[in-house]
Amino acid sequence: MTKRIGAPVVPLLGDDVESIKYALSSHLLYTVGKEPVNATARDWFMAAAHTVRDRVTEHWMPTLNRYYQDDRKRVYYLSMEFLIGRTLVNSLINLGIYDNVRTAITELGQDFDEVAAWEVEAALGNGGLGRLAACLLDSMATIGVAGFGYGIRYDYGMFTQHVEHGWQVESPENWLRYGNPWEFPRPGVIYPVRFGGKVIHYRDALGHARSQWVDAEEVMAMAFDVPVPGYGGKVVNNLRLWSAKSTREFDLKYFNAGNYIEAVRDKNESETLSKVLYPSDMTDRGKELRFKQEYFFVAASIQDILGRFRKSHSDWSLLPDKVAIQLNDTHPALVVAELMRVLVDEHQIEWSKAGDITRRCCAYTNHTLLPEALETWPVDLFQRVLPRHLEIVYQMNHEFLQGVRYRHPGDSELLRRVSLIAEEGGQRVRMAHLAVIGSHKVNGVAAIHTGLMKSTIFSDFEHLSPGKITNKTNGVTPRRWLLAANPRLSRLITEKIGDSWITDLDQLRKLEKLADNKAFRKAFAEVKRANKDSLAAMMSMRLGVDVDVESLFDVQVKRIHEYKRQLLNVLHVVTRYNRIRTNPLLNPVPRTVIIGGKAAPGYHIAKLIIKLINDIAEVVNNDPQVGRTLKVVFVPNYNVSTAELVMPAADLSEQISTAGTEASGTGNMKMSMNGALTIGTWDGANVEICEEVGEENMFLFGLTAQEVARRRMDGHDAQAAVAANPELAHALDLIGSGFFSPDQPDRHRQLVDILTSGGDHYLLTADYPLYMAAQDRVDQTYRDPEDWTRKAILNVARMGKFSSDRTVAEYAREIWNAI
Ligand code: B1N
Repeated sequence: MTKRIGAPVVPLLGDDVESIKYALSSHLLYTVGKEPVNATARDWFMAAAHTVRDRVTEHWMPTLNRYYQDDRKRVYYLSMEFLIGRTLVNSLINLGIYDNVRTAITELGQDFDEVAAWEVEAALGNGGLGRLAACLLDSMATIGVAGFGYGIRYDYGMFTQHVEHGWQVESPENWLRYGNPWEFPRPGVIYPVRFGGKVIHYRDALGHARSQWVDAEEVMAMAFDVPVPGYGGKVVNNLRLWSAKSTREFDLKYFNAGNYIEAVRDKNESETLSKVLYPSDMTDRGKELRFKQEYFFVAASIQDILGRFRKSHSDWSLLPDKVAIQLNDTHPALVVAELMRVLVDEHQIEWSKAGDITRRCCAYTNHTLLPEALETWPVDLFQRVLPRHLEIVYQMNHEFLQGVRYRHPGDSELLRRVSLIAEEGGQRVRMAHLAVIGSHKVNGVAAIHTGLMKSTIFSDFEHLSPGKITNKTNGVTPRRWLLAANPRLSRLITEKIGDSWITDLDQLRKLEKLADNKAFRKAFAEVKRANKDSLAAMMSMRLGVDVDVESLFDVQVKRIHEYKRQLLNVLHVVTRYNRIRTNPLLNPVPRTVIIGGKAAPGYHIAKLIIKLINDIAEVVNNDPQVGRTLKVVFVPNYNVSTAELVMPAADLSEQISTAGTEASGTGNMKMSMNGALTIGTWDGANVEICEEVGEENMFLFGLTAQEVARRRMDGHDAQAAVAANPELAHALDLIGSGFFSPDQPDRHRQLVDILTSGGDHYLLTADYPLYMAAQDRVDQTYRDPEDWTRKAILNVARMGKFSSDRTVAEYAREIWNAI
């Protein structure tokens, strides 16, 4: 009998409750090595994970075989970050076996939720950029794109945040301590990655000038594969994460030579490459280890990608028809130089042809306009670590500038601006420019962001290559962020409109007409209330804060950054507090202000903002005059799992970045999708959320991006703005004078100074009056629960656009040519 490639080699595993109970018990015994009498909930989690993994795996190999047989164009998504979160529940849902597994675990005497809670989340990312990568993987598998993720298997992912005396304290998260049941180590898939050395130039037998990179140190990259099941479970794609291994391990002579201790020391040093995720988004430029991490995963991924291509093809000019490489920000931009190097130096492809192939394969996504986040690397570092790549960058730059000079003779300013090398303050390689000229498409992540890319940081490139910069508005996966995170709302929706929304989120439009149905509104409000109860229970248990679940849950969860303006939120809280204290007859709408987010460990101001929030919470929450009308809660260690609890419970979504600074935001989509109303600026995806849900169903306020630019040019007078607004002056005064920090009255002075004498770069004092007015509108609306719920329903109904399925489909059609 001939075995058909792609068909399961073993009979499909049973998905009925009895089969699953059998599998759970078997894994508990044979994989975990425990019996029910001495098994802990974590042991049961491991048994459950393996039971699910088996059922994922049986569709995984056939998927990969099918791609191979059909010679499908593969899409490679290269990202330094994949913020996956927990996997168990998501996989159960995508496989369609959630109910049966839940029943099976329950019948075996275990509490399913407790078992699932033992999973340590994979936090291989900082925030939005990493979580977007995870959402896109889910959508690629769901809509059937042959998408492969490539990243780094950090031993330590995002740190755990504790709050001690109101301050953030970081502790390392050893997420692999108990083993990662979702990964498959591939000791056989291992590639050398080189650093340092020098370049020699010579002529080959035909007299062609050649370059060779020699005398480099080597580290090995070993693959770990994580299956990524799409919804429906039929397509299971692959996420390949690289782990650094010393070459010494593979080279016995060092041990035989007798210098055992030295050999082991070196081994540890090379393995630091995949040790830890840099926990700061936006900064940390100039750190050699980070640069090496970037090259490490780029070099390994390119070898893997080209190796796979060469299994079926010998003609390099076919590469762009079979391979699309998406660069998630500039972190993998070394792909451009590495692909050139491999094609030219190792496969003797002619330079200009290699350039053409590289450009047609690569595309680059930009995620930020903030100047401090645009990566540049010092030329001397580049020279030391990647000497051949620097030569290639110079050569590419030379040819590129020649072309520009030809078209714009005499414009030396233009040449200076677009050069791959920045000359100001020491020579540096501009990674964004490398990514732009090495790609056939460059995209932003929301319409306003793409527009600003074209008019600001990449305006020269927009003129040189019109049409190259395009928009791909972000999305989020409705499987994790609605179906899994909000089972109550999902059930209600499915009851009313069926379940096709799960893979076709535009179907939610059918809920529009139910917004006017009183019974539906009641059911919808009950769901929100139950979700708020769940969050309140967590806050009471874990933080010891009791909140009024009737109060408006006002939520701002995201990384702590000055541009995201958590301080503006704080100014509203303090003003609200002052109004309550000075006016006993006020009868305010009760609010619970919930703030969560991590600060980069070296970002002093962000950490001080956390302390301020906690100082304010301490005072406000214990003021008898305030009672239940205002509570402030800082939720520690905001991560994917916390987000899954918070998003469904939010009434109000705070998206208040200075217009023009937040590229897109994705928390805004998650909260809206779960029936929160947005208070936000004209920034990022807020603008498009408004286009979809209608301005009357949101609370948008503040300066537009254009007005922000103008105000900064004209010079914003923060002191005058404060003087003109007594409530703002009062709030700043309380913070600055130590009202909330009596033990150290000048503790928060620095924050006040930034907003006053410091020039207020993010224009909080300019937007404050408009923000307060918007908050008043929020209160008014909340006083009419029917109106509020109606608006909340319309938010959910009109969120179809923000499914990452739509995002991926656009990339596939317009950038990858892979659908
Ligand atoms: O990427 C998200 C967007 O929704 C957010 O608006 C944007 O802020 C975020 C350096 C970054 N931009 N840049 C980063 C992350 C890590 C790092 O080392 C920069 N993250 C974003 C998804 O598009």
